[in-house]
Amino acid sequence: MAIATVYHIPVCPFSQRLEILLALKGRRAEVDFQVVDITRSRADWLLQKSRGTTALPILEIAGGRILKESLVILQYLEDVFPQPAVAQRDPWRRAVEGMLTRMEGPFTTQGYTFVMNQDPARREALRADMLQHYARLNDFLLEHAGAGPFLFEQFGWAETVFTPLFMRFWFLDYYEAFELPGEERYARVRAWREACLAHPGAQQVSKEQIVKLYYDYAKGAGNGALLPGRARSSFVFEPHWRERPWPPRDKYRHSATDRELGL
Ligand code: GAZ
Repeated sequence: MAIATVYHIPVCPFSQRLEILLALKGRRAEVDFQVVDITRSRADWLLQKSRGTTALPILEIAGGRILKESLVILQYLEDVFPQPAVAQRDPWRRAVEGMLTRMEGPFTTQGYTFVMNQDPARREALRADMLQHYARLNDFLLEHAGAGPFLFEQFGWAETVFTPLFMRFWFLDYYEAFELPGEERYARVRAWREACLAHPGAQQVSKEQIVKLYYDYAKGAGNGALLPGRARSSFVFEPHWRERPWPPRDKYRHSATDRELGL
C-alpha cells in the first residue's frame, strides 16, 4: 500500500529527485507516482489540492495533506524512511551537504537560461557562465570532499539533488555543443558528475528522452508552452519519444516542424 501520492511531470528533474531517494531506500513502491500532462491545462481537482499553484511535484499524504517543493518533500521522505540514511547524520557533514545543495538553484537557472537562449551573440557569455558554475562546484568538492568520486563515501543527499540536473544538461551537450573542457580546474566536478550519472539508483531517464522532450526548451519555450507554427509540444506523451527521430541540433538557425520532430 502506498503511503503517499506524488503528482508529477515525468521528466521533471525535481520529481526525479524523489524517485532517486526512494530507490536508494528500496521504498519506491511505497509512493504512488501520478503523471500530470504539462501540455494540457491543469485539472481543477489538482489545482484544488495545490491551492492554485501549478509547480510540481506535490506530495499528498493521508487525510489529503499536501507538501510542495521537492527539497521539502525529499526531507519528509528521509524522515519517514530513515533507513538507510541518505542525508548525513553528523551535524557538520549535514551542513556541508547543505551548502552544496544550496548551489543547485543558481546552477539550474544557469543551465536552463543557456538552453533557452535564442540569441547567438549571447552564446559565448552563457557558456563562460556555465563553466564558472562548474568551477565553483569543483572548488567546493576540493575543499570538502575526499578523493571521491562522491561528496562523502556514497551517493547521498547532494548527489540525489544534483544528478537530475546533470541529466537535464545533456540538452546542453546536444543543442549547444557544450562540454566540460578536460582541464584540471574541472577534473573533480567531472569525476563527481560521471559517478552521479552512472549510479544505478538514478537511471529513471535517458539522454535520448531528455534531448527529444526538451526540444521546445532549446527553442525558448518552457513548461509545455507551444512554439509558433507548432500544434504539439515536444513534451506530449504520444507519440512516445522512442518512436520520434532525434531533433535537429541547430537551434539558432532552424525551427523544426511537428512533422520533423515526429509529433
Ligand atoms: N522549486 C520547485 C521544486 O519542487 O523544487 C520547482 C518545481 C518546478 O519548477 N516544476 C516545474 C513545473 O511544475 C516543472 S520542472 N512547472 C509547471 C508549472 O505550471 O509551474 C524550468 C525552468 C527553470 C528551471 C527548471 C525548470 C524545470 O528555469 O525543469 O525554466 C522554465 C521545470 C530556471
